[in-house]
Amino acid sequence: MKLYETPSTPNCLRVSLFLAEKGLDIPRELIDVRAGDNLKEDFNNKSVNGLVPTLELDNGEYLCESIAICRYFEEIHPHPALFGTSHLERARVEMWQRIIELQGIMLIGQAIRNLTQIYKDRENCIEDWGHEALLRFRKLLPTLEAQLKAHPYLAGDNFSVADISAFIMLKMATKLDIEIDQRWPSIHQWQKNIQQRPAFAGLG
Ligand SMILES: N[C@@H](CCC(=O)N[C@@H](CS)C(=O)NCC(=O)O)C(=O)O
Repeated sequence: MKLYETPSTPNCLRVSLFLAEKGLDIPRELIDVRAGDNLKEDFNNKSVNGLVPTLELDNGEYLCESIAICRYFEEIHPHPALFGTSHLERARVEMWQRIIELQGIMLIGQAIRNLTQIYKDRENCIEDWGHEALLRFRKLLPTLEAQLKAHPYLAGDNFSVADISAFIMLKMATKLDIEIDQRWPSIHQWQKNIQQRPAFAGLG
């Protein structure tokens, strides 16, 4: 088994945090996406979406999409459970995971890519879409604040993969100077609590 990754990127960090929470360590191979390693034919023969992270399995199969990779590790190493335990908790984790993915990570990702033009070597950057995506992303913050005011973690009482996703999403937002400060007291406190977890040590 081998994980192809660019460690500094958000979706690779998401898988690394998930593995650290599970207490797992697996071999890794560096793919430098900024240098365009993921655009090469060799990598595209392995990865369906041509992106990192991509996991190579021992049977020669490859999995991409960070949440699919996390799901795979959840299935083969169920403890500690990070996708929920009861029926209802699993559904809640899925709900928050999708909200964070679709209303958060997608939008802040588009805002970063279109405003900073980091990948202008491989895509058309549209500044207006960057501004609009950022505006839409900001609308998620009151929803997060309300949820984390009422519950210690996004899906309720237990830490889950949805918290990991929200953490990397807010880390992405700092690239566009969106800092979670006292204007968002519950998100701020949740972030501080999460950073105390051993898996998150050293991540500001
Ligand atoms: N939905 C995918 C997104 C993967 C993704 O966007 N990966 C970025 C790094 S965080 C990448 O490979 N970027 C290189 C590129 O866009 O060419 C996932 O969750 O794995």
